[in-house]
Amino acid sequence: MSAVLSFPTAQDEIISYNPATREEFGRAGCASVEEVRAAVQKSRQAFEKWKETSFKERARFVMRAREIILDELDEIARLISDESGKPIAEALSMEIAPVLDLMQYFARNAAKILKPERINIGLYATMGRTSKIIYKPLGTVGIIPAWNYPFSIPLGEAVMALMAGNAVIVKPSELTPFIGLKIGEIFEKVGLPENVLQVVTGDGRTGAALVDAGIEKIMFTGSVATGKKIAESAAKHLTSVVLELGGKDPMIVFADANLKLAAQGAIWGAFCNSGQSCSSVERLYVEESVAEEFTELIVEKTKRLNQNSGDKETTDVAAMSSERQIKIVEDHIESFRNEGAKILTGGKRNANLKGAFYEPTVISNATNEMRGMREETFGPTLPIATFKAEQEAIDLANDSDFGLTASVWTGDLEKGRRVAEKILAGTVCVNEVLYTHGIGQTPWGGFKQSGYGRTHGRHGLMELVAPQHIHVNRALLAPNAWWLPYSPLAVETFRGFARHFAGGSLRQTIKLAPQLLKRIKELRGK
Ligand code: TXE
Repeated sequence: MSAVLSFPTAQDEIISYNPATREEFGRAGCASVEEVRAAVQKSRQAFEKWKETSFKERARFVMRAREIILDELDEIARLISDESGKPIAEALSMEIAPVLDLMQYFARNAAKILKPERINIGLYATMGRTSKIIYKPLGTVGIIPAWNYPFSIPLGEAVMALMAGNAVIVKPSELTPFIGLKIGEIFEKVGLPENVLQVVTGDGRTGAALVDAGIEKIMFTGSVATGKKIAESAAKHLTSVVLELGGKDPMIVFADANLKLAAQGAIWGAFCNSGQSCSSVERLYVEESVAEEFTELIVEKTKRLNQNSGDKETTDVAAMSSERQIKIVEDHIESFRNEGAKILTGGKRNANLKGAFYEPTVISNATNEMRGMREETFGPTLPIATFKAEQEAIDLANDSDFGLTASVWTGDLEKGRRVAEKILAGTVCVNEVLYTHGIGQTPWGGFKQSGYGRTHGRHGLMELVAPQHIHVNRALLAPNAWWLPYSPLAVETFRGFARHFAGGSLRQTIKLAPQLLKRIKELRGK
């Protein structure tokens, strides 16, 4: 019996809070192991029919779901803001708009990306063989997202999985179950066949039960620790996993960058969603000669940010998602102080607001040895360090357990590209920051402890299908020279294969023809 099965199976309940007011937002069920198993059973049945639908039919459901989202735009934005704490502006710009774009892109392009592919099989083709790849759906895809992008991440992944012909089970974060349930409601409204997409609310135990149910794929977004547990548990069933884990993303600012733009970029990259993005700027390295001027710009702009509850349209920085998250930030700031860094602005909770609000915080004199420069903070903090030379900046950026994204800011685009290619991260932007998760066409995922596998783009879609190789021999007259039984003539022919055929040259291979014919004649006689 595996460890996860020993979790309590009794029906339980999770309580969701509005982090800006600390008031209860609502209660949702916490699905038991049995309930998860029942959902998987229903999912398997639904998959049998869904996998037979055409891309056109699947696209119709997705495009109708887009329409529902557009009809309920403000209501959904408000739900996202209230349950996760983020500003309404970001619910629209960072969750709803990008996922609507992803939906139209995959609805219109999945068929093209997954169309059967003819493979060039070299000299085997001269023997009358053909090969093609078809892409088959996997079965049930389990999506286990975090609370930081509770709408766009699970919805985007669900749309891709559905377009590929899979059935989907979403287990939303226990901090944001109602946003997850909204995704289920949208697909119910468009009449998606029953159980093709299910939303099962619950906490880590429910997630663990889903992983232990032996489904075909897990798409996980969350912490490194949980990601490792999931990989371990999934391995027991050989369930393949995509892990989108944390980041400690560096931003390098060279002296020749447009400093005003870079400062604005840094502030958005570090403080949007209260710094709770896996691709947030968590370490800033600025060239020493402009460090003072640049840091002043950052501090001045940070002080002007408006912190308030997310429901107000003028709010720049809102509440953090939970008390637990704010405590991690406090702990990192405390260690920055103790290790000799300087807090230039912020560095404390916002005493004027009652919820989980931490002031946007700028830190100077940071070094890579400090704990706050090594562990993921996931909060509104911007620690700044300096460098003198290009190679030093690259080394500092790469000196991390993580490798999700990075950005390089410079007026010299050639230098930007050169430095970008030397940084070990899944995405590196030049004069841009954080936002490429919003481009559904481009792959998303990390190196090192940031996880493996990709979501989004062609590479992300390929995670949700299994390539099947169909090989056909059209030459039906002769046996293959490599079949049984063997003989001295066979061995001599195979030497010829090794010397000539395996070199890939038709001219060389023709030399083999007389011997090959003899060998085939030999086999025909058997
Ligand atoms: O994530 P968890 P948490 C980082 C960030 C944050 C830390 C912890 O540093 O402070 O992770 O966040 C489900 N089997 N990121 O605790 O625990 C859980 O119910 C299966 C980075 O919220 O990893 C939720 O749905 N599922 C990150 C999801 O996993 C399990 C985003 C994430 O929870 C499970 C969020 C189990 N054993 C946090 N245990 C990013 N990359 O963006 C929990 N879950």
